[in-house]
Amino acid sequence: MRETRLVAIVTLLAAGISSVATSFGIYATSERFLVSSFNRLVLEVLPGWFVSTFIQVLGDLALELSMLFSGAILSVVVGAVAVGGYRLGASIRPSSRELAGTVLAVALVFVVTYPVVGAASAVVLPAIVGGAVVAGFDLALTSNEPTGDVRSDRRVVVQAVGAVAAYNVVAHGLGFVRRSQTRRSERELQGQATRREAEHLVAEANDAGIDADGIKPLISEIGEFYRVDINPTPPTVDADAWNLSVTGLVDEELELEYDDIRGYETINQYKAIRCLSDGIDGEQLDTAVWTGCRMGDVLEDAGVQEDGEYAMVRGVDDYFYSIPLEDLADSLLAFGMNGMELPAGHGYPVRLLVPDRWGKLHVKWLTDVEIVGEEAGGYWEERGWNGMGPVNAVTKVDRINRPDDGRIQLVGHAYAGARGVEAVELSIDGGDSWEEATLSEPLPDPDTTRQWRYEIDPSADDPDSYDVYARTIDGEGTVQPEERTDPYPDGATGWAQRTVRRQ
Ligand SMILES: Nc1nc2c(c(=O)[nH]1)N[C@H]1C(S)=C(S)[C@@H](COP(=O)(O)O)O[C@H]1N2
Ligand SMILES: [Mo]
Repeated sequence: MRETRLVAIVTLLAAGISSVATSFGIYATSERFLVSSFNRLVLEVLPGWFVSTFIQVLGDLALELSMLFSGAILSVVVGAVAVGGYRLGASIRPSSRELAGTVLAVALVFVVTYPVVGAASAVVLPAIVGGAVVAGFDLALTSNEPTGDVRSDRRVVVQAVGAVAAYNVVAHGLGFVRRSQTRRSERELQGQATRREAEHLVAEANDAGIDADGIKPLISEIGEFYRVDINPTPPTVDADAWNLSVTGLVDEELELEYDDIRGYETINQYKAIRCLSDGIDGEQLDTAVWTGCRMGDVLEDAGVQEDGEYAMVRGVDDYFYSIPLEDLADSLLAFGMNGMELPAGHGYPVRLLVPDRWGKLHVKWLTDVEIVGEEAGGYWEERGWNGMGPVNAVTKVDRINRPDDGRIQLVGHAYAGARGVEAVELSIDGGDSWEEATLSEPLPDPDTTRQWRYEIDPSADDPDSYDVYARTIDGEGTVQPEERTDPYPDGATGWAQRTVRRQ
């Protein structure tokens, strides 16, 4: 090969990217996708405080970014190993350099990627593709040697890059199709009556909502509902093989199957989820209709002993929280969301929803409930976050509209945990005087958001801009505190604030 540094770099990238693309095409959403596993290792190596802040603040975006970052590093490493292996092989056996080079390149990529995934079958094809791309580049250039012309060399490289690009389009295309199929694998909830009721509740809530430009709907669609996961891809759980075990301080330990959960009395309820990392103007607050059974019914069957005070609750991803028993008894074991089966990203097959608590307690992909005598923290507590208490009240400004009539319309939504939102107050003079906004009808379950709408009718004596504040009064009459604090570590506080021009 008439090697220039540029050719070496192009070969390295082509091999690495194609190898990773192969893995993506085959395994898109599972842990066998090289980048998923590698990303998990990266997140383990990085300091906990950094990862937790990153994930909590950026949510889904953090996961996409970290996957991109991990994918880039992995592509370069795999490419370098493939090129290095090929050269080594070629130099060991110059007589059959292509064969020796390819074999060693494939073998080394295999050896390097195997420990990342831990499954030989998952790395065979990516390793072969990596080695083959290096060999392909080398062969193309060697066969071009008789022309001895740099310009035609260049053409050969461009052709090789074109072939690799076409391959990558196909492999990535396959991966994306798989990914969207898993996302679309949202299935209608079994049980017609229950599903109908859930769909009816969704429609009813949306009818009760305020109709204004840019206002957040009362019920978030599944694809719009925020997500916070400790892992880049949600674990894939087979409901037929899934079990929920109830152990510890109980009269009778239970091992419940999916059908057992479906056998309990089913209820539909509205509930909002808000992440502890949600800022005053953040977007980690959504409401849905959830379908499930009462955890209290399950606990009754198990018979909690007198010294049981807390439950250690775990998911398949080893995420865990210890939850006070009285909260647990009032919790929902949810298997449905907005009339669909609970989607993979939100905890399929079963998740917990704890009334009036921050999102972090609603353990997804639930597998274990162990009744214990003492509180034992949780996943985010080990990373410095606090606050098992009720969710802080929050008022969000969704949009400032300027209809043709000269008025200024502010719209938004508010949440105050199970206390419910009693009123939303607006001040346009920096907090001196307050007026009530118009609210959407309350949903039957108070642990949900309410939308609000407020109009300013500007007059000529008004200042050029209004210093606007918005705050919530909860169902107990408590006014949302003014003091602004960051989400970390106890959850954000403070009024929403906007400076609004008079025109
Ligand atoms: N098993 C498991 N449960 C989990 C999490 C997780 O990473 N793993 N994240 C928690 C956090 S921090 C929040 S805010 C909510 C988010 O739920 P959602 O993704 O359905 O919106 O799930 C909680 N339950
Ligand atoms: Mo969270």
